[in-house]
Amino acid sequence: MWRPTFKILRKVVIPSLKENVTISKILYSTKSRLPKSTMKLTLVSASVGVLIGAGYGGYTHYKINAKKSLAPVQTEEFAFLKEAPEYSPQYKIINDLDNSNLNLVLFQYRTCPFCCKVRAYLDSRGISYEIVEVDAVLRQAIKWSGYKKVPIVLAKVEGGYQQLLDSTAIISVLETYLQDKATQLQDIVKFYPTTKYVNDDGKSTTDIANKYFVMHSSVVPDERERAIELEEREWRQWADRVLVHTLSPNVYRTPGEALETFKWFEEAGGWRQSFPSWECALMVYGGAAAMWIIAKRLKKRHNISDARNALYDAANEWTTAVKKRGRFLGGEQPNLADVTVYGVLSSIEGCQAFKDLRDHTEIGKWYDDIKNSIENRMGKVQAVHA
Ligand SMILES: N[C@@H](CCC(=O)N[C@@H](CS)C(=O)NCC(=O)O)C(=O)O
Repeated sequence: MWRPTFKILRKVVIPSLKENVTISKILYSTKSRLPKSTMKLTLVSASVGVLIGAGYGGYTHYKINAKKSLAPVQTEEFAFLKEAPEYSPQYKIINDLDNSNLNLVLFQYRTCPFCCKVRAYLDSRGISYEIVEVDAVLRQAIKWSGYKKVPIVLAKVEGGYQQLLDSTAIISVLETYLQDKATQLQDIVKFYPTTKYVNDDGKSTTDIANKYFVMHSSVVPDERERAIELEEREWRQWADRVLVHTLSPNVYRTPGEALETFKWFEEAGGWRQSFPSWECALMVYGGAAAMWIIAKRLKKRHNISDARNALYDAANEWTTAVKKRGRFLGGEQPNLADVTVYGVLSSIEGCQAFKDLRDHTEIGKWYDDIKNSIENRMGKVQAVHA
């Protein structure tokens, strides 16, 4: 039923899906106040709306770029597995108050900013989940998946296991589910198709459509709510496109800082408990050397002249926006942007760069507040002994 839609999407819609404003207009204009039982119908009409509305933008984009690239575009959904892959979790987060009916496993590197972001989200929603720590060298624990990055969330659902990829998409899919648990994850993921294409620079690229959008099933947000959602989305994008790129040039700024960072990763990630010592040594010393070199390239690529100043500027930009809204960007309660920015920053909490950030900006108060808020909701950590 969904396939033909996605076949057409890959031809014309996907290039225009980066236009948030267009999409938000299209999505909202196709929704009406409907009873929950008509959720399916709403989802279908929303996707038809996306298709028609975005089609024009996509066609225009396609026409303009037709000469530049004729490489085929491939669109697919997150994989659904009939059988459980083999995995052994190291930890479980158990929250007695969890009423989400979700059964999740998070495959992660403990200190990866994208994984920290997903954990911050799951904890903020009081969800129980299992954690599989992936070794960064061999990545054995995610060999079962076609995806070579973390985080990956595997959700046990009716008839099998739904794979969720990309920190931002994982959060949007789960948040959409939590807002109306009547719709199953395997149906929600159809709103987030993955597109693989070769970009204008000839690089193979992957995009997940709508990944900053939380879908509404029945209630149409009014104008004020739409403005709030738009701001939340923009800051989630900012975290992925600006904030995250300031981290590596800072935590791997010098060989000494890079080594200190990796030693903290080893400790925080419990590497010694999970991996053999030769692999820990390889990850710490090899990783520090490699990342010190790579960070220089990343600094150039993202036009960063002074790493610390770029980090402080980002923090100041964020705190200025928060101050306009109250304690958090979401006001009295954190919203998804607060959780995202916190998650990303928490990945460097043990590094010198983070201490300097607290000393040179006003981010500390907001950071402590959101950390407390999330930790108060989080379940208990239980180590799983093999
Ligand atoms: N856009 C992705 C990025 C994920 C990502 O780049 N993860 C890194 C770790 S921080 C990774 O797995 N890189 C591949 C590797 O380490 O082999 C997301 O938001 O989840």
